Amino acid sequence: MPEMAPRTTPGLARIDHVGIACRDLAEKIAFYQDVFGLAVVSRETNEEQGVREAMLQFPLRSPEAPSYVQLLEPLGPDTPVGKFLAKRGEGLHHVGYAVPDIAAALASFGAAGVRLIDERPRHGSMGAAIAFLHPAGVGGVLTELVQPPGSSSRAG
Ligand code: MC0
Repeated sequence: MPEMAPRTTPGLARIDHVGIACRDLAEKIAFYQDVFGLAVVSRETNEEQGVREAMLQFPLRSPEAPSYVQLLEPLGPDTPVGKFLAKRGEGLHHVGYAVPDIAAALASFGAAGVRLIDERPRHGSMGAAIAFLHPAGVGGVLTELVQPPGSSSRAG
């Protein structure tokens, strides 16, 4: 049995995706498709976040609670992923967790003293509302909150 902490505030629901920084998106997509058997379900360019990205899904997936590998190529060197690649090279960039209400989650985590990068939700992949928590406040892990489309909070 997992240990269950009693909660009165909104928490993380599940892992939505892991974001992986790469220099050549097409090359990494081919690797994840051909070697690992994942399938691309979305490709987008997000100018605000400075990335070109692809979401890949697993063959054994849960339609109610999907999870993805997100491959991220920077649009330039002076972007979050561009700077990350220059400093650390290719690899795990962030973990994205699904939350049922992103505004409530931001309020709750901010009140708990977690350092927020985004005070309000922004536009993310596949119509989701997203917001980042600073890695310095989460043990060195850049953490993304994801509210899938069709729920109440809106990105702005
Ligand atoms: C930087 N740092 C990281 C990190 N990026 N630590 C863990 N994981 C990462 N991904 C650390 C650096 O090593 C450094 O630590 C400190 O943070 C400051 O780094 P910096 O290179 O000086 O960069 P900053 O401060 O200008 O920016 C870092 C920050 C930024 C995390 C605030 O990258 C940011 O705002 N990220 C959120 C947006 C983002 O990543 N967008 C791309 C994915 P030391 O110890 O040396 O001080 S967009 C996305 O994924 C969307 C499309 C979606 O999912 O739908």
